[in-house]
Amino acid sequence: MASTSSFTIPIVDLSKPDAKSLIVKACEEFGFFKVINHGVPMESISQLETEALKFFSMSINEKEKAGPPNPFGYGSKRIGQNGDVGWVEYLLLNTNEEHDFSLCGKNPENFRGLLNSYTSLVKKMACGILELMAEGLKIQQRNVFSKLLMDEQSDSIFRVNHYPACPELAVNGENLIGFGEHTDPQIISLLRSNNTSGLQIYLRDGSWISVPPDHNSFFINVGDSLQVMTNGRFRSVRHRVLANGFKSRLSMIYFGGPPLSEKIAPLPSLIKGNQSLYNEFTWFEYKNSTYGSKLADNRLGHFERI
Ligand code: GA4
Repeated sequence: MASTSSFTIPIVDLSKPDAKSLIVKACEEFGFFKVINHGVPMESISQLETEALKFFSMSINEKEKAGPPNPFGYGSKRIGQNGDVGWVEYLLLNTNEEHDFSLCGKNPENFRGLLNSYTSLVKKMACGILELMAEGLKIQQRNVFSKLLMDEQSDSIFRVNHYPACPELAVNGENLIGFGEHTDPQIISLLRSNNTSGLQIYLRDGSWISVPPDHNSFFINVGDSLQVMTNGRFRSVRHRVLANGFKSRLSMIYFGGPPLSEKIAPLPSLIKGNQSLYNEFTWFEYKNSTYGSKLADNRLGHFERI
């Protein structure tokens, strides 16, 4: 596939007044942008990263005590329930309920404490960004998106992905899929990784673009549910991760999701004279259909109005 050399990842400085218009533009064009001045202290990020690396450095037997991921826990190579595989091991964790951390590493209380403070900071950032989106879209109710994450029943998830270096790649110069192409089903995803490359996003012209890593910044993805709520004005971004031949990659992703009973439908103010592009569904229904799909599937297809 051709690569678009002129493309640069949109960067949004959250401390600047033009943030909301830049966010709207980036979400309309790509469903993806990078944020700086995000307000999450580096200390909180690196402490959690260190704890996650300690977990992944344990023996496979130890790690598997925290698995399989059904839906939460440790997983290796297999992604989801429908035959997807990748060069990755991961932890999938619930951000709301207390996950049983008794099997997660040598110091589970420390891990849980760091995770809780990190996710509350990242959730705060996510809500701030969602409010800027609502303002940028001129929606009267500023918290129309953020209230879904603020809800006590919000179905948000936290994921830590570890992509070990794959030395054969360095020799052969080939590509190996770390995490196959997909869109995120939730509302918004906030990703932070170490300084190892691998993340790529798919542009509408059919090209895959490598996202230069930046361990000081966050990368934001529009999820399928936000695409629906904005009646297709914002695009959920297709993305994937390639394994690296030299360095391991560690990414930590917060997936902000609505409560299970929440009805997801285009907002009336964004339909205006246009047609609603999607049939209404609950997050429970969408999640169920998601878990029956393969990574690369177009999950929103079932809910499009013809
Ligand atoms: C992609 C986004 C999140 O990582 C995730 C993934 C989930 C999983 O790993 O179990 C899914 C994938 C994700 C979408 C399609 C289904 C479900 C794997 C898969 C094949 C936790 C999520 O919510 O959806």
